[in-house]
Amino acid sequence: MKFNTKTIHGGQKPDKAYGAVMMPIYQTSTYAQRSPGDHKGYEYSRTHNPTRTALENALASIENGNYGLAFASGLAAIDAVLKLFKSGDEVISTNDLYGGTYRLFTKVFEDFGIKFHFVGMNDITNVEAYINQNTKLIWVETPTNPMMNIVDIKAVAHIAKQNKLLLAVDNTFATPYLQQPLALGADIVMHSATKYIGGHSDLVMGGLVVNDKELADKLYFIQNASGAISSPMDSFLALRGIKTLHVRMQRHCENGKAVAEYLKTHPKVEKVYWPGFEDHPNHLIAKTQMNDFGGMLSFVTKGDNYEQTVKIIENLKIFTLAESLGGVESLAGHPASMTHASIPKEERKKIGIVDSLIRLSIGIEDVDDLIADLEQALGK
Ligand code: P1T
Repeated sequence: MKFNTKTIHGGQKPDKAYGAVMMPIYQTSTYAQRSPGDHKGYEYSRTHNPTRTALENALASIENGNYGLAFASGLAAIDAVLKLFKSGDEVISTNDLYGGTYRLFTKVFEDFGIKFHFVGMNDITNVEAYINQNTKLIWVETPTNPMMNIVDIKAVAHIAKQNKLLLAVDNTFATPYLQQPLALGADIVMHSATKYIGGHSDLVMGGLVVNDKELADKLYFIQNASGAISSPMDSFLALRGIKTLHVRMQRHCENGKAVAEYLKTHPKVEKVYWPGFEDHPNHLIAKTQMNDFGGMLSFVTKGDNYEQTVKIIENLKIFTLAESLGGVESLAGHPASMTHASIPKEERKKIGIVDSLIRLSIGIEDVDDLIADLEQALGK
């Protein structure tokens, strides 16, 4: 089955009870048992729920993996991955990543004795320098949030395999429409399904997909034991979102390209971060491992002036100033004060998150309106 068919049919069958074509919302916490332990496969909704099962199967299908797991948020999914490890273990992570992931690593799991090394992975030889006998996991975000750096997944997977480490890839920005990390050698794919998977800014959810049965069983155990599961209603919404993922992503990519090219020639713009440009440092890797370049981009204006940046953001009319990304509507964000405020300023500066950086999540509106909106906001 090809991807554009999988989004609609992958892992999904009409519901067994009445043949409903759309998986119903099984809004129940528990299930009747005929006799102790004699039930229809469902006992309690933290452990399993038919709507969540359908979503987990759909997630596995679109990522070309064997096992899917749905969580209450992207961070809950990452939290479950980190619970595979114990005090003394070490993790090597991309140094440019969602601020909340950085916060979870450094403010929660560091207190439990897990050590993190944040490394620039534009050059993946940097990774090898941090591997020792305690290293257990390489955590990669690509494209990174918000600097749009690209990590060569195949090359990192090679290093992970050689050293018997797990490789997890946060595929939130790319989605499986653009990039399928398991096929490139990753062990775990993670999603903030809040974003493109849901696609309509109406839910908060996380997802994991893996191929290995033993790893899947450990994660299912953690999912049930810790209990940060996605609700039946949110699972239903995400299932619905997945059905249009391919058409939405196609338009996100077209609009993203047009806006990136427009901004690049704007006299007030200093630099645009978008992996589709030939002068992007890892453009060739992006071209190889992704099918297109996505709908996310960041830019800085000339003079690196915070007040001017705030004015531009305030002047936008179609773009909404808001956290999050990946919905049908266009959003603008200010990483330094919003999504990445939990990263210390010195660390932010090192990776390019300056006070004039604006991040755009390009929606699927008419691109002429989006460019006109940027034109009037930048012009003022
Ligand atoms: O928000 P949540 O569903 O818990 O997902 C966390 C997360 C994980 N990984 C990436 C790459 C993300 O972008 C996010 C969430 N990001 C935002 C809310 C944001 O505006 O960047």
